[in-house]
Amino acid sequence: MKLLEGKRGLVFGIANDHSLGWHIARAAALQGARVGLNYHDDRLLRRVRPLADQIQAAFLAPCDVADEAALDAFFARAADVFDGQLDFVVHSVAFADRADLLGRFVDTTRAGHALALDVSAYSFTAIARRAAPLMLGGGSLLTLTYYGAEKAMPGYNVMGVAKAALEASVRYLAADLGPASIRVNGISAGPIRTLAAAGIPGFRDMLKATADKAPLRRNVTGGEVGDAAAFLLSDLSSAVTGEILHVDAGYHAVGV
Ligand code: NAD
Ligand code: 0WE
Repeated sequence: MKLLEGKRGLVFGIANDHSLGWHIARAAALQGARVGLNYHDDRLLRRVRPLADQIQAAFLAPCDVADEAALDAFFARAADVFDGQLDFVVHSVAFADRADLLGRFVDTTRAGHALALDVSAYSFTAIARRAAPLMLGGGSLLTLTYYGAEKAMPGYNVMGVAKAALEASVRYLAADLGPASIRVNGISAGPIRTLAAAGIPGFRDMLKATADKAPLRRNVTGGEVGDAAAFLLSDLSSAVTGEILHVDAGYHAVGV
């Protein structure tokens, strides 16, 4: 019996075949789930459509998570395709102005702070509010976070503040939605070379430093994030909510 047989879910945040959202969508589909996907803008459709086809996605529709009307339209489509029923949603979206990841955190502008928090943190709550009414038999909401929420990591800057807000949102959403048997969790993934990591100066060195310090003495793969996600989306984790699961080769557990 597959882990997610018969379940219906949504995955937000696939840009290409390196995306953590892609690894999660693929793991979910392999475990028997039917998934609907978004694409952020038309530029990405060319890359995302073949991936949607590969897992026989239930639908693929545009959605900018910073746009309330776009979210409404996306969830209307999901409700239509899935007969008003949803079992899980994955939020794998983050964005900050590139300039804010290059300079000093202290120089973050009001606009840069607002953008990072809106796209990377508030969007999870906006999605949860729309998903919950469709999760009639309970459900699982999952987001992706990073250790920069807990410790000041060089260059992560305003994204760290956004991830701290996102992790707190996981706990408040878990408290609100728990009575409806909707679980809310996060995966704190170790660094992985994706589009969001491309062009971050020194990312190579960071990968090496992380692997050297992590108890498992290596970095994590997208496939491992997908596997952990399959657990959190499935009934195997039926008593787990409000949790941030580190999928980071143990990096968070050690000091020097
Ligand atoms: P990615 O670039 O493949 O995914 C980020 C996605 O966010 C893209 O698909 C992008 O289109 C989407 N996005 C950005 N703004 C959007 C908007 N306004 N509306 C809709 N979609 C929007 O990179 P990734 O590394 O797979 O990132 C996915 C998640 O994983 C992010 O939350 C990221 O913070 C988190 N994460 C990544 C790493 C890493 O090292 N790669 C580590 C820990 C956590
Ligand atoms: O969450 C992230 C990356 C998020 C991200 C990346 C970009 C790059 C391009 C958000 N916004 C943008 N905006 C852009 O214009 N990660 C966990 C990956 C990441 O990013 C870092 C990291 C790690 C790890 C930035 C600095 C230091 C470490």
